[in-house]
Amino acid sequence: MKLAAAFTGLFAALAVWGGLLFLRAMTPAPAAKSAPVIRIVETRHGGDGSAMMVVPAMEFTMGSAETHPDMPKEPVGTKLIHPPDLLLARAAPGWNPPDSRPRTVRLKAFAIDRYEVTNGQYRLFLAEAPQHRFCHPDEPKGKDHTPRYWRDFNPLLKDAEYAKSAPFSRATFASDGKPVVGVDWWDAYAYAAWAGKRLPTEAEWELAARGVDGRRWPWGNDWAWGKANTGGEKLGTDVVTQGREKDGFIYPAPVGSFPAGRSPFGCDDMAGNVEEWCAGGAARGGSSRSMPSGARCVSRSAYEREFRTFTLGFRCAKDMP
Ligand SMILES: [Ca+2]
Repeated sequence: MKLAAAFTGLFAALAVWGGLLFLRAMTPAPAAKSAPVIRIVETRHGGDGSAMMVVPAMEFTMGSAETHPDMPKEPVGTKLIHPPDLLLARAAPGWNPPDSRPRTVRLKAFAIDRYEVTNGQYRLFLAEAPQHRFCHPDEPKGKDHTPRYWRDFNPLLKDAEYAKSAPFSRATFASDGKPVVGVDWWDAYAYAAWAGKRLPTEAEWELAARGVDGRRWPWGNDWAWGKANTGGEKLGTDVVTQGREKDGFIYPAPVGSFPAGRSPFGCDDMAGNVEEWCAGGAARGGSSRSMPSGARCVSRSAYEREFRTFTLGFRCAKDMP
């Protein structure tokens, strides 16, 4: 009898336990905030004939609270460590600008160029647009929209250490398929207006670059050489690759050279290649000379609007109905 009672008790306990499990299974899970489905939609708008990617109206978290997640555990000194770790560590002090704190932003629908504006496109602008018809009203008087590296080279730049590793010449920067560089914010503004577009806001740029899941780079959270044209690969202790670039380009690459690094909305080269002017005057995404950490989707630099350099270009955006 005692054995039977024990079994009865055990069965009763199992039944209660099973019932609890069942109830638990039936209890609805807390409603998950459903992420918007991202569809890659290409369209064409504007006078420069460029492919544009459509980004529907949506909310996303802009910025990042992340603090150098890839800092190596070992102190960085003369010790030989894995190059990407070294690069990220060296870049750590500038990891997050103060105004990159995470915040929720809601945007209207817009389209953004799939590629950075090329020299070929910019040539059309210079040839077709009566100078200064599309310029910002505050543009300095007498400005010339010709990109800096189409016509002259600063002797100091020519003799710089990095210019010795590859020709710092017109051919390097002015071919049709490469992104236009050496343009200031006023140039970018005027080009966009001529094309029937505008410069993207930083929020638009960042949403197009990273989508809604807060990723570090356009393709995801893990760094990979070969998914972007960045720099810094030849730093001192990198004995294996000394003297060459892992991504194959010291300066800007032809746009679209890194399809594996495409963004969730289908935009190319949003990490590296050339840094891109945005509407407010800051530039986003790093360049061919940025560390991997400096080519993250939240990376930004603030420049004076007259600033021009061989790592700085732009892409355009446009409102969508
Ligand atoms: Ca870029």
